[in-house]
Amino acid sequence: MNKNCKNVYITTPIYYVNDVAHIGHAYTTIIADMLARYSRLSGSSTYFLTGTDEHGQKIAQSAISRNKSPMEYATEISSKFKTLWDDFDITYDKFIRTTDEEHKIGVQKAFLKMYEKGDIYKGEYEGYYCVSCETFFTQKQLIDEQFCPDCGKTTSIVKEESYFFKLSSYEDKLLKWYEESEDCILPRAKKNEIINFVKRGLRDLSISRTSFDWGIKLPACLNEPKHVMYVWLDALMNYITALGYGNDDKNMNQWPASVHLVGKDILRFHSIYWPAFLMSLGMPLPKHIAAHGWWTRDGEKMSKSKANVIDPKEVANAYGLDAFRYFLLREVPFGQDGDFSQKALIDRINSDLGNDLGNLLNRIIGMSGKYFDFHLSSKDVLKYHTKELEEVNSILKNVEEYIYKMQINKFLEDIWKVLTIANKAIGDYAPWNLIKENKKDEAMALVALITNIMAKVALLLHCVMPEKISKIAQCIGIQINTQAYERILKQNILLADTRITKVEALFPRIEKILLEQAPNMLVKEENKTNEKTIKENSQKTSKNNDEKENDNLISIDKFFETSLKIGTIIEANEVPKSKKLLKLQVDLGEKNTRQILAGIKEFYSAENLIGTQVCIVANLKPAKLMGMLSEGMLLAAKDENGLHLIRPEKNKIIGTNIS
Ligand code: ME8
Repeated sequence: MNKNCKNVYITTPIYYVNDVAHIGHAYTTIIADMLARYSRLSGSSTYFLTGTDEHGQKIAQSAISRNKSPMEYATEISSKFKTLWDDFDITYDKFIRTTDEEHKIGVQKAFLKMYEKGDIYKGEYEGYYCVSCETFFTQKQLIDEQFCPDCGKTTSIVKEESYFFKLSSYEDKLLKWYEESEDCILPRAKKNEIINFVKRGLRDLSISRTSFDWGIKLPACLNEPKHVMYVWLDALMNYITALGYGNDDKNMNQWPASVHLVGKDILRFHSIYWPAFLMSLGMPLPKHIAAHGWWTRDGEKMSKSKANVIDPKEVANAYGLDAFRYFLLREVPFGQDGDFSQKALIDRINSDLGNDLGNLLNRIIGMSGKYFDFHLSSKDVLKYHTKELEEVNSILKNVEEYIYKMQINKFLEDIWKVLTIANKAIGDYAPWNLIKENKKDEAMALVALITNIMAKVALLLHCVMPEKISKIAQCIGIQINTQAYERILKQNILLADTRITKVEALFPRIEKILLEQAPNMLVKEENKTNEKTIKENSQKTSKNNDEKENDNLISIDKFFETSLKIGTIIEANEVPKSKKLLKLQVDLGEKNTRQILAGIKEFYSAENLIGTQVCIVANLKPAKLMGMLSEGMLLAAKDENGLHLIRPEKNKIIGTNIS
């Protein structure tokens, strides 16, 4: 996408209707949806296209194998894609089908225009064809003289009359475009691959077939009833026919595309054939073609035969759509391959979403309720927190740039840096102490600071997690719209007086034990015994645990096996490179102090802990954390309002046993 672009046009590939959608399709569509939502919020007129690719030999064969006509079959699968995107609240402006009448007319007009320009001629094709990839190959390109170099399937020899597109005559023009338009292909590494490919030489492209008839006919004036168009020519044209090309031209002002999002598997078609067709039509070229990487499942390629294909609906039902969206966008840098595992997803939910984001909101609700009857004012924020605000604003100033460069994970990483500043500020300023010390204005300034940070974060994250962020917006009393985006994010205007409204916990913790119980839960197998959602399982698990706990009552002797003692923290330091750990020296009245590493850094600052009395598990086996010895454990309680250490009500003699 381009900065300050008034008209933004975002597309996904149109998906083949030979099979139902899986996580890979959802990935592309969710990235496109995120970009479209962001673009609209930042004030650009945005058009977002998706749809289905329904012609060609592959679809015809799939239909036959199911005893259906190609049209009947295509309609059935196309509507499954559409329903999925509707269920996922994907904000597409148009869902195109290549069997739509307007599309067919538009493609025929484009064909004729290229023909009249002299870019299309009739000849004979002799070579190899991979039906699965719908791609032509020379014998030299094949593996072991018969297998497709892209998918490994057996190719078939084709010898038939065919129309050709003069791709070879666009070689230099394409190379010039790659050179002049720096970011036309993203990421850059992929662009170099394409340049090298084109430099090795391009052959003219066969663009019609006669051995089957499931495709768009050539223009009637050519009088070639046996020919249908090559499916990639038909499919690529969707990007302009969807805007009305060859028909009413209604939305043609959205052209050229700001970004064509594609998987790396189809980058060549988009960055070689498509711009060459457009040059032939005399049309402007897309601004960016952005290719993302490939998702594997637990390290393996997904395939039906391995029964490890991930159904996006199942993941969304189990973990929540927004968490799924966040995971896909955050887990892997755009362009790189990624591995989907439940463990990685649960870690992201519990840590990034539950701890860093959800908990911060809970702390706003908790503190504003407890100290200020849910009413906040930003009047003293600048007096006490210019430093934090400047830090936050300087990080957020650059995040938009990451979107334009398709570095979505970096966009999210920086937003999380801001959340860390907010969480840390709470620990550093400890508003509960400020209240005790009667510094109510300072405490108010702190809670208002956090709320202002949350407002900025919400405006940026809405495109990623629309449903949950709408709840955050409702809680802190802001609107998610372009005006708010301008005021709060661009002009850095602080919130006026705010009323906080309670909302339920946004990302309840997911227990990891589910992984062991349901390692295959997301795998589509004949025995769909695990249709139930993880959440249902989760409820059951905690119930079972409650029951087990009742069965497993322990004796008092067993309890006394744990040695609990009072100690005083005499030294506390941050552990470099650790987000969570503090290194404490605790005096338990023994000869030497105990070194204890505690995961409390997000909630307490080191210097505030010195001199504090705490409860220690004193007979825990020493363990090494980040290469350092930890000789005990602090008792603490963590809930929606944060983590708090358990301390004696009155100071006790060091080393006193707790019973
Ligand atoms: O290629 N990981 O359709 P298609 C990531 N009809 N993305 C994946 C993926 C995976 N494992 N599997 C699929 C076609 N995708 C043509 C496109 S466009 C004019 C015509 C995504 O149904 C990715 O975006 O095979 C890939 O490019 C697309 O699905 C291919 O979908």
